[in-house]
Amino acid sequence: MSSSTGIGIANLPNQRHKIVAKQGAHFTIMVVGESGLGKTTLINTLFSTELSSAKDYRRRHVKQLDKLTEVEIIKAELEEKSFKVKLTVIDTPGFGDYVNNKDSWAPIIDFVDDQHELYMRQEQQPQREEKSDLRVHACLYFIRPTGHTLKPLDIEIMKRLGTRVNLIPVVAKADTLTQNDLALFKKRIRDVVNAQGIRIYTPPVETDDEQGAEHARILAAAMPFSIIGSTEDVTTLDGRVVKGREYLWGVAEVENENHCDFKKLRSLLIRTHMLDLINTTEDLHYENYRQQQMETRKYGEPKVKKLDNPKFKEEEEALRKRFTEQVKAEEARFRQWEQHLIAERDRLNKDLESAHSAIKQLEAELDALQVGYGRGSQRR
Ligand SMILES: Nc1nc2c(ncn2[C@@H]2O[C@H](COP(=O)(O)OP(=O)(O)OP(=O)(O)O)[C@@H](O)[C@H]2O)c(=O)[nH]1
Ligand SMILES: [Mg+2]
Repeated sequence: MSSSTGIGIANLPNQRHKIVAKQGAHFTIMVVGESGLGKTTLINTLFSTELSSAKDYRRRHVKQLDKLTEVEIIKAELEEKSFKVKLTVIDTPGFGDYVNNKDSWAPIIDFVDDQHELYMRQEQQPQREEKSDLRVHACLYFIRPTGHTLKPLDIEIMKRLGTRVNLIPVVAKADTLTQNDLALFKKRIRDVVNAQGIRIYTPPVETDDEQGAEHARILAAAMPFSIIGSTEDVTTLDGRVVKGREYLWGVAEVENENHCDFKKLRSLLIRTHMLDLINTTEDLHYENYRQQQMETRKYGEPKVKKLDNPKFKEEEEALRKRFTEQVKAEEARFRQWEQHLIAERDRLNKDLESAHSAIKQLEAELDALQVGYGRGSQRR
């Protein structure tokens, strides 16, 4: 990292910056997207370029997303002047195609919510130890470079992510599209994002800083950032050694602004907008989560789990109602049948009684006849 292109966050005057400057910033980036779009490669590219000087660099598999997959958490410490950033990058396993794998991405949404939840719980604790904090400050969403437009799957996930985190869409593997197709693709994506009301992170345009405002405008215009990822050193036709991907026609260069927006993205993340990403996460996304949770549950109550979500609850309620109705109908039917049986028993008993008295009557008549017959035979 050269001193002229340092983290830059150290130069920002801001209240939170002062706090952050004393304690060091915690900054968490997460990559999300379908399988094989180059998420892991992009992280490695970041670490092999700008972040190559990172101290205390660790990778580990930690948090389980579901039974089959887990996220990889990469931690690194960056330092500029005396300014420290504890960087965490969360690499998620790619989800499959929507058709075969409906909702396979749901654990990712849950993961984001869970980090807000964990932080909120810690805030509610009286003791003030250092909080563990994996709230996501920037979520890179990888879009497959089809050249067409966003898929329904993308729209669905991006909508959900956009209301929870600073969502930064990126076009994966930009080297597989021509410059014209890429420009058209990016425009179509912007149109769909607007039409669908997907919330994406937009660098704020500060009015009191003309240079910064211009930079923010350039960044906003470049969204969604096109990405080329590679950790390979290759030699260009004009003899430069760069990170890139080699083709017969030449080299697709990671850090060439005519080839892709990797530099813009990197600059936004770890130089110019890190603090804004932290601020908006705290003030907007975390605050939203906290508010929502406060409204839907009492203080200290555990989190409403997925099975308790309103949609599921509605269905469960309807099912329970239907079941209760069925049981009631069965009970009524049984009671009717029981009454019918009792009536039948009474009727039979009465029949039995009258049969009995008829028998008794006949027996008495028989006795009387026998008595008469005996007398007669005695006479004989
Ligand atoms: N053409 C091209 N290929 C790339 C690029 N980035 C990564 N790849 C290749 O794409 C393949 C998948 O890359 P990964 O980084 O493993 O993809 P991933 O998104 O992490 O995949 P999952 O972990 O399965 O979700 C590898 O063969 C990479 O070399 C790129 O910018 N351009
Ligand atoms: Mg990967």
